[in-house]
Amino acid sequence: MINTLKKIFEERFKKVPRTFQAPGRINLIGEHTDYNDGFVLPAAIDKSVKLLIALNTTDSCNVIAQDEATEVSFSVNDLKPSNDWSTYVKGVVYGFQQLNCKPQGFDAIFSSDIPIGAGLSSSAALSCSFAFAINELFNFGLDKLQLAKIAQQAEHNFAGVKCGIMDQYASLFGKKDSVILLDCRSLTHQYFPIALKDHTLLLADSKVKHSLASTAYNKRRASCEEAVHIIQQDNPQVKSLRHVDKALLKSYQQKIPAESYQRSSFIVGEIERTQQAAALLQENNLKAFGACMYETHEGLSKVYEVSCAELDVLVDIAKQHVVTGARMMGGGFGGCTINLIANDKVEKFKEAVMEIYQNTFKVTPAFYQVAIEDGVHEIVNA
Ligand code: GAF
Repeated sequence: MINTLKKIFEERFKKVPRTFQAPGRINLIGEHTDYNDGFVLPAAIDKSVKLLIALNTTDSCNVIAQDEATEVSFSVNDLKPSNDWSTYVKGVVYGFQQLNCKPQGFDAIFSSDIPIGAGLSSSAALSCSFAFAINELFNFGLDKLQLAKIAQQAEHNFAGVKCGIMDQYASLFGKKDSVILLDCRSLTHQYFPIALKDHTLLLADSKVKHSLASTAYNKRRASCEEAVHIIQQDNPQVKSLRHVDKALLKSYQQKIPAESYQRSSFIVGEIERTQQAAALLQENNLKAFGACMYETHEGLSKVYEVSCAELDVLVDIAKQHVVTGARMMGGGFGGCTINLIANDKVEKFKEAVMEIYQNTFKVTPAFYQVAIEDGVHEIVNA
């Protein structure tokens, strides 16, 4: 793949590029907790964006999306959101400018094997590949956390999704064979090696993405913020739902509008569950960890209401086939479920999914058995 990209790049731009790679991510547990300052447990995976890039000493950025066979050019002096993939690249350049770093023009080509719309953070990987590469090419000297924030802001300001920082953080800080326990309040993390013994992580892709997913995502975030705002009036130390426990939330049940109260109750529980689940995983208690995954799904489906019929069916099939743990993953309304499954159950589970899911929805699902890999890096001697 890289050789093909290199050939196209050199023919089109008549120079030799540098090569970077930024992965997508899975998240074991801790969903919708990142923008509430809670905990998440993601890891970078062996699916990534490959980016070849070189400076061009003009104001113009020329970027080829090889998978779509499209090229977009824009000036660093005229950055506006657009409705295509290039909005993430423009958003990243804009983010550098906001920090007083002034990228000039570049030529680039990228390709990705992260399925789009599957909840594996293909857009965060794209933004992170450019953020990392631009920082290297122009020697801006920003650290990975600053780059994660630039990529997150690109999503906010140029794609209109008020996401948390989990996806960008995982793409930048991922570590081979380790999960990242990220505290989204302090923005510090701890790695721990994941030893799944006789189990594996299998993603089941529903192959659906319901429209209005980003509107619903922003609405969930606004509901959480509304609850915080109300509690804050008597408790100025409360800055996010991370500072709220079940008892405090309950005492505001009459004051917080019902929908925001319901959403917040899921988040407060999920933040607690993620901490417990991380400890269970560290102790290698896969059975108890799996039970937490099912609880998370139940909450995401019934209380936070970000699941959909397709994801619920995938989790039901997992339950019936004694999968150790399963849940929808990521923002929701489509994409993948993540399944913690004993190796000897994989084939039977896949067969059951193929049959039941296809019959029910007339859509063929896909499976990805993912490995945990390093975060963004340059591929030297590509
Ligand atoms: C999406 C967002 F981009 C993340 O920030 C996170 O909130 C996730 O949904 C839900 O946990 O991937």
